[in-house]
Amino acid sequence: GGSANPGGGAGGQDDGKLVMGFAQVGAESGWRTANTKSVQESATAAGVELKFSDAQQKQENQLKAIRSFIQQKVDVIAFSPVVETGWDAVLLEAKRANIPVILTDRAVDSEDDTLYETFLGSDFVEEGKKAGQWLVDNTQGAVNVVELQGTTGAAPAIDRKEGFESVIAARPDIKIVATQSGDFTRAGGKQVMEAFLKSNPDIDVVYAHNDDMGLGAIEAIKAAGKKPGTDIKIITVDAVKDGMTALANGEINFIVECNPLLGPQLMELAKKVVAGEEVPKRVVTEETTFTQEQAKAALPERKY
Ligand code: GZL
Repeated sequence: GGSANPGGGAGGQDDGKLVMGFAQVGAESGWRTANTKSVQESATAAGVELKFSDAQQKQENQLKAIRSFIQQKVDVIAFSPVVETGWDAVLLEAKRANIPVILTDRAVDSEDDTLYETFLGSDFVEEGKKAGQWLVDNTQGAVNVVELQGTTGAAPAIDRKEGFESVIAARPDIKIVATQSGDFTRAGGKQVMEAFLKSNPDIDVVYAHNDDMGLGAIEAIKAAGKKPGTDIKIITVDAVKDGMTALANGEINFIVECNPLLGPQLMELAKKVVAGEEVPKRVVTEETTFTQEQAKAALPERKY
């Protein structure tokens, strides 16, 4: 806290409404659209005026949006950095403009953690470890894994890889025989999986950093005449509805949940930050994992 903007910035409406500038990554996946919905609905519920931008997964668009929020003198800026690097300059500009910044979902690699008030989001290394642990517990002997990485340079891609590798290291016969970014999209996952299937004769498992790339891989696996979930096992991260449906019908084998519903906590944190109250530097979101049986039971009440 500390660098907050007591009494709201000049940008605050005279009706005392807190004005938040939110620079979203894009609309690349089911997770992202659920996250956007949560932020927008929570802003309405909290009486926060939301200025929202969609960067189409381009860092330069996020940088432009943040600079525009600074120009508009919003009370608080929140964003999910599409990649970890390249934010120090714009964060310094926000600090100099006395506008507090909240990181949501993804992290930045800035050394100077006074550049943001708090980071609200999942522990992606933990998510990768959960995925690796399922593989260690549910396979024996030699296992050939192909990995569909998220967006190059993005915190979830870097950390989910790190966590997964740290756990499968216990089983030297589990090998990642191919790894490439599918950019968190279905199209990307399908395209990369088609290439993997051509260049790797015996793939046992796909580890996809999100459901959407896993769903794209399923299309490629079927087109190659193989049975997803049986001939080639699939582990993904997110647990959005389409992923959970594929898990329930046996095309995916295990999903590590990544909770996109950050809106309510974000609005609470924003109000505290603008009021100059102390907030924790790190708020880790609650989330779990799902087997095929658990997906069947959970699907009816899933919110996203
Ligand atoms: C993770 C989030 C990732 C999701 C993907 O918190 O940043 O980005 O796992 C999304 O589905 O595209």
